[in-house]
Amino acid sequence: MKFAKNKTTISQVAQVLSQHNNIALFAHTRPDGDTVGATVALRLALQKLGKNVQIFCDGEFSDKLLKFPHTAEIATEFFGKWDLMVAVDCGDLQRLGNFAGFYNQHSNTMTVDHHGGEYYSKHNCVLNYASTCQMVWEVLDALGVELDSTIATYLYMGLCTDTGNFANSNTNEQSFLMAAKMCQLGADIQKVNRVFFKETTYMHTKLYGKIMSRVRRFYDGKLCIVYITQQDLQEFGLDHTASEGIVRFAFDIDTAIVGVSLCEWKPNSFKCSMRGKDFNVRQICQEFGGGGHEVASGCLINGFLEDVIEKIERVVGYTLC
Ligand SMILES: [Mn+2]
Repeated sequence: MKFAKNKTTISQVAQVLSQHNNIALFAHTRPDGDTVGATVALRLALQKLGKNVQIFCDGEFSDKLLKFPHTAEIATEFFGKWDLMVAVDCGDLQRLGNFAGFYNQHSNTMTVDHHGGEYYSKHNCVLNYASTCQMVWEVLDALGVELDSTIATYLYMGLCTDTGNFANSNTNEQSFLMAAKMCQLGADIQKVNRVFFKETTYMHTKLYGKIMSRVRRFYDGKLCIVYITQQDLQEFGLDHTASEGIVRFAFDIDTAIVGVSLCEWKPNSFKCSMRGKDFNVRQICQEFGGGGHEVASGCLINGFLEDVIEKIERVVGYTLC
């Protein structure tokens, strides 16, 4: 362990940020609405304070994320010298992907995250919030930055996506209070909702039909699994980002306690997402070297599709039965 376990508060995060002028922000691999929303909002706000800020992300952006123009400003190659590095929405160092090395070598680092994983930075602000965007909102409040409709849109993006459009179990009074505030600031709520929760493409619709028709169930339907193979992706001309959100096709089945989606992103290598109803899926994903939240976690499992399904069936079965 490089750093002692020191807990950093929101106001200390604001203080550290205010003391530095060249700041590198890091979003996590397989970027989602929360990591992009939080880093972009933080960058735009810190730029208002005259700071030089760049966002780095080792990952590809989905078409949905790219419908929000500031996403394209996120660098995918590392450059520059930075006084401070901030990992945003990253539960562990591995979430930084190829940038983990640069980050870990730096002496002045700070985590702003809500996953409750390891402490890998000099300053660690890890809170049990529904989204990192909510933490960033409080940081910006502490900094006294005036928020505009663009910043509000990005903050709303993370709030909305990490709460599953205010439907997941992490949704609370604070989520709605923040939503009301973002609305007041002029956040484009309709666009966020349309892009993340309604819109799809013709090819995605065809792919979903195929996935849904072959969903597997185990243990009287308590475990349901959907999967996408490389062949499927080729057939519909899609990349692995097509797997985003498909876990709901398994998890939304009324009997399911655990829902799993598998996406073959490289031959015989599957990105796995798990959701649990009063069932700790983080523990299951940790068995496979992954992690996340108790109700939503992920991991990477190598092997042939049928072997991977069998492994999951076995590990989940230990806890389920
Ligand atoms: Mn998040």
